[in-house]
Amino acid sequence: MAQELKTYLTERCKIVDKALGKFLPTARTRPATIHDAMRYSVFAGGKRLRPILSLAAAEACGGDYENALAPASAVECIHTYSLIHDDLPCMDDDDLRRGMPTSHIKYSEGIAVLAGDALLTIAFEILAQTPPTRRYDVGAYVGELAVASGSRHLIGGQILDLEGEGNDVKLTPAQLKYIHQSKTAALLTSSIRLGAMTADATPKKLEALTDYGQSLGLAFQIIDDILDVTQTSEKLGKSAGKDEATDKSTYPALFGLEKSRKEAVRLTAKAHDALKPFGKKGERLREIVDYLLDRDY
Ligand code: GRG
Repeated sequence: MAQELKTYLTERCKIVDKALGKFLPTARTRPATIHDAMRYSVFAGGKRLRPILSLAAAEACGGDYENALAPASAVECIHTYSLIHDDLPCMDDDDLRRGMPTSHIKYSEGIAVLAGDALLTIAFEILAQTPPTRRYDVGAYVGELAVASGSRHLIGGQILDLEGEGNDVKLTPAQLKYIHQSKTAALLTSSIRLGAMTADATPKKLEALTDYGQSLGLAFQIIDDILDVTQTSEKLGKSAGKDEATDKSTYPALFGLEKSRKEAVRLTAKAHDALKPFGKKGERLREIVDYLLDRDY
């Protein structure tokens, strides 16, 4: 990764962490256990990809990134909630996330369920603090995030994922793509759209960014599946090799590593195409999708 992009991502990470630190109740707020658990998972060391995309999308649309800090933080809370719940014994049953013991290991299953619930709820409290624009009011922001994280997208994708597990279930490529679009691409796309909305993006620009987000999101999940096969748990900060061990339908399982990589490259090019109307202003978004293709964790 170019040094300049590395510096940009590190700085943006710090800005997002600071905003999250302010939006979330302190760890001592009563009852302390829940606030401590919420902060534990949020600050366990994620890449902050979704919030960084929100800020970059706001700027690509000519806005000020500061106006996008509330939706960016809200999206990270939703993402962290989904990880906490996904790691529970009744779901993926994992004990490592972001290089740290998962919430139910550190605290208890009950606290992990509630920490996830509380992050989901506070996401909307934070989102409601986003400054409205001429085109978008708080209702538009809330509707956007609620749909992306609800039963037709994030949760819907998780349902299909759960139903697709097991030795006797083989998903078709179309089913797998649908799961990835719902479980991963929808929230990433929504992060981008929300950032753009804070810059009062025109419907045309929002549409172009939706195309960008969907291609980026699918490519991101394909790379995630590839990394699960090719990297160590230490590098990923979560249990590697799990997909193969649980006979899960993934891009590498269905198409092999080489074809999966080619598909991620094709989708990255498609994401670039979607950014054409943004000219120079879309440069960061171009760099981010390229970085995601070449990431190793
Ligand atoms: C439990 C409602 C519910 C949903 C779970 C998000 C999800 C659905 C499951 C988590 C596991 C998984 C493979 C999700 C797909 C999205 C994904 C690759 C998440 C990891 O995102 P990163 O790499 O994580 O951005 P960090 O830790 O860097 O934020």
